[in-house]
Amino acid sequence: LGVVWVVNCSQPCRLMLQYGTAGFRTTAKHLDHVMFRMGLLATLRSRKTKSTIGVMVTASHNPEEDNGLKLIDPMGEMVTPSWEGYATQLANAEQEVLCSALKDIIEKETINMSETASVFVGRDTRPSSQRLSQAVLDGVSCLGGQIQDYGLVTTPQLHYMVRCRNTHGCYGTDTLQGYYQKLSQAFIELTKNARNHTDDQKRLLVDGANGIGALKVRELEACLQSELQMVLFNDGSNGKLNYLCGADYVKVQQKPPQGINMGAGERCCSFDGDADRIVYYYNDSDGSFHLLDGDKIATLISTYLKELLTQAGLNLQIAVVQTAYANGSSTQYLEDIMKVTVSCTKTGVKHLHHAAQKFDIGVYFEANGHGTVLQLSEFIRLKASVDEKKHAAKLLENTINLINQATGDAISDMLVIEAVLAIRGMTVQEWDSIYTDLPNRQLTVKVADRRMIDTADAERRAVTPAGLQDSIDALVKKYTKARAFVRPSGTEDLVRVYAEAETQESADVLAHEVSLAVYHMAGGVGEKPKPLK
Ligand code: 16G
Ligand code: MG
Repeated sequence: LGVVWVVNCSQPCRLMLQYGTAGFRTTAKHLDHVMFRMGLLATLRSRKTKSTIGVMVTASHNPEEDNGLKLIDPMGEMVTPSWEGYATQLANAEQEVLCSALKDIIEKETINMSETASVFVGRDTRPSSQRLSQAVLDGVSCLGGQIQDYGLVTTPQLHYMVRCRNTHGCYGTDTLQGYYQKLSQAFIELTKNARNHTDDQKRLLVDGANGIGALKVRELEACLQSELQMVLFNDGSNGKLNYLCGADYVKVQQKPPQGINMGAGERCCSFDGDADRIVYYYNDSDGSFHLLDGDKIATLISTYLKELLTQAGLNLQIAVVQTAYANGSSTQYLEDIMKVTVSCTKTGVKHLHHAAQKFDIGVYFEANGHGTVLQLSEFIRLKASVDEKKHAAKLLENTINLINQATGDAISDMLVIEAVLAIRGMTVQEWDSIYTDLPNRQLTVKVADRRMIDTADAERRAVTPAGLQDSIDALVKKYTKARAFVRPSGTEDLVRVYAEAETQESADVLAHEVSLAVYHMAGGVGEKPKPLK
C-alpha cells in the first residue's frame, strides 16, 4: 500500500476537502492523493455491497482547470451519505494514519477483505482527467480490486454501466454500444408515431460545452438513422471546456452560448461539461431569447406521461419533484392545471432522486436541467388488452427504454424531449407557451462563514441567523407574486439568493434587498451588494 501511495500522493495538500453535493471538486493539482484514496474506498464499498461500484473523474460545469470525483452506488445512484463521510475522512487523513483510517472503515462496516471487488472507472475530457483516473485505478489495484476502465464517458453513461452490471443485464448491456443501441432503438420506435416529421422538425442545434457530451453525441448520431438531425456546436475541436458555453452558462446568463449559429425559432439545447444536465432555448423572430429550463422539461415529460397512463388505463400516481429554485409558475401549472403531486426537496440530485423513489412514477428535475424519471419499469408487467390501450402501453414501454433511470442524462433527456415533441407535433414555441415563467433573479453574497445560515422546509426558510427570515418575509410582502429564499451553496464558499416576482424590475430589486439583509445579518464580507442596473 505504502509504495503506490507514495508514488501517487507524495504531496497531499493541506486543504480541507469535503465530499459535497456532487462529490469532490477543486483545482486539479490538489487531487492526486484524493483520487488514489477514492480508488481504495471504492474497492471497500464494492466488497461491502458485493457489487460493482463506479468512480467518475469529472468536475462537471466547473472551469477546465478544476477536477473532481463522484462515487456511484450499485443501482447507479449517488453513493449513500454515510460513505460520503468516509470519503471526506479518507481524503483528509494524514499520510501516516491512512492505513489505520482504512482499517477503521473495514472494522466499522465489517468488510470481508477476501470478497472480490469490482470498480468501473470513467473520465471526462479535462486535460488532468487521464492522470487522475490513473490514480483511481492504482488505488483499486492496490487493494486487489478488479477494474474496468471505460476511459472517456459521460457521467450518466458510467452510472448506466454500473446499473447494467449489477442487474446482470436486465437493465441493458454494460458497453457504450449497448447504451447507444438501447436508446436509439427506443427513439426510432417512438418517432414512428410522429406527426409531420419533416426535416425541419428533426433539426436540433446542440451545444456540447466543448466537453465529453459532444464526443458522445457524435458516436450516437449514426445509430439514430437521421430521425434526429443534430447540428453540433462547441464540439471541443477548438474551444475551451464550459467557457462561454454549456448548460450552466446558458441558464445563469440567460443567453445563448458563444459559438452557436441560431436562426429564429430554431430549437437548441446545451449540455454541461459531463453531460448530466440539459437546457433548451430559442430566439424568436424579434431576436429575444427564450430559455426552457428543467421546470419546462419536467412539465413536458410529466404531461406526456400522464396522458399515456390514462390512455393505457393505468391508475398510477405521478409526481414531480422540484427544488426551491423551481419557477413559481411551473409549480402552479403542475398543481392547479395538471393536478399532479408536486414535492420540494433540498438542492442536489441525490435529494430529488430519493424523493422521487417514493412515488409510482417520480419525475424529478432541478431548474438547472438535472433530472430524469424513476420507477417506470413497473409498467412492463402491465400488459394492456384493448387495442388503444396496447398502443399507449407500447409508447410507454419505449419511453421507459429511452430514460436513464440511474441518473439525469443530457443525451437521454434530449432524446425523450425530441420524441415527445415529435409525437405531439409540437414546436419549441408551443412547448414554451405551456406556462410563462415568473421573472426571477439569482445573486450571491460573500460572508465570513456561510454555515451561519441554516435552512428548513427544503431550503425555503432560513432558521438562522435569528431575524433573517422575518426580514425576507417583510421584503417579499412589498411585491406582487413574489417569493425569495437564501441558502448556503454546497459547492462554493458563498450564499445564494433567489427572488422572483411579477416583473423583472421587482425581482431584481427584491433580490438586491434580500442580499443586503444577508450581508448585514449573516456576516457579509467585502463590498456591500450593489443594486442591479
Ligand atoms: C451540484 C449538484 C446539482 C446542484 C448544484 C447546486 C449533483 C450531481 N449536482 O452541481 O444538482 O444543483 O450542485 O450547487 O448533485 P450550489 O449548492 O452551489 O448552489
Ligand atoms: Mg454535470
